[in-house]
Amino acid sequence: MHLYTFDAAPNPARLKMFMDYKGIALNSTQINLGTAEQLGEDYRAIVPEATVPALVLDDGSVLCAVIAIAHFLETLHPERPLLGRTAEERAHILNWNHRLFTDIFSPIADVFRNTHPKYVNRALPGPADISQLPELAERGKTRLLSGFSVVNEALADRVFLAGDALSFADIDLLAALDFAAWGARSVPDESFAHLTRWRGEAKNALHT
Ligand SMILES: N[C@@H](CCC(=O)N[C@@H](CS)C(=O)NCC(=O)O)C(=O)O
Repeated sequence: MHLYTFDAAPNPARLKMFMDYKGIALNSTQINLGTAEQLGEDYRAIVPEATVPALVLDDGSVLCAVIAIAHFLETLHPERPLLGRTAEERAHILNWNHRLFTDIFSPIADVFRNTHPKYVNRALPGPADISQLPELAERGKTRLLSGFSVVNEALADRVFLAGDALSFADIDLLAALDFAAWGARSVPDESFAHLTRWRGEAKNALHT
């Protein structure tokens, strides 16, 4: 098994938090997104999607969706579970992971990739040329604020996003807030009281 990743990027970061919490160490290679190494022939021969992270399994097949990699690793390393102990817990965690990806991660990426000069003609990850759309950046800012409100309200009556225990949903939200700060220059202010309370507790739980 071999992991290709780039720790500074948001999707690798959420996988790294997941692995670190569970104490999983894998042979790995950093693919430097700063120098566009992911678009080079060598990497694309292994990962045609040209994205990180990517996990090459022992049979040579490749996983490049973080949620799939996390599932695979959780099955191999069930201790310190982050994807639920029961069918209900797992379903709620996955429900949040999907919502966070579509309603928070994607709007941040829309803001970042449709405004940053580095991503002219590269507005989506992957090898295809995709032009920037400034309207998507504007829409992303609005969607992001509404995403913050949704999680803030959800956190009013529970300790962690998917219930009483820290889960991969919390990790995804922590990674999204980090990404929002530098990628969309957006930090939820103290009026998002439940989100603020949760963030401190989730960080503590992640490091215990
Ligand atoms: N497909 C992955 C997301 C992978 C992804 O978008 N990774 C970004 C880094 S955060 C990437 O590789 N970008 C490459 C690029 O910008 O060319 C998932 O569904 O979890």
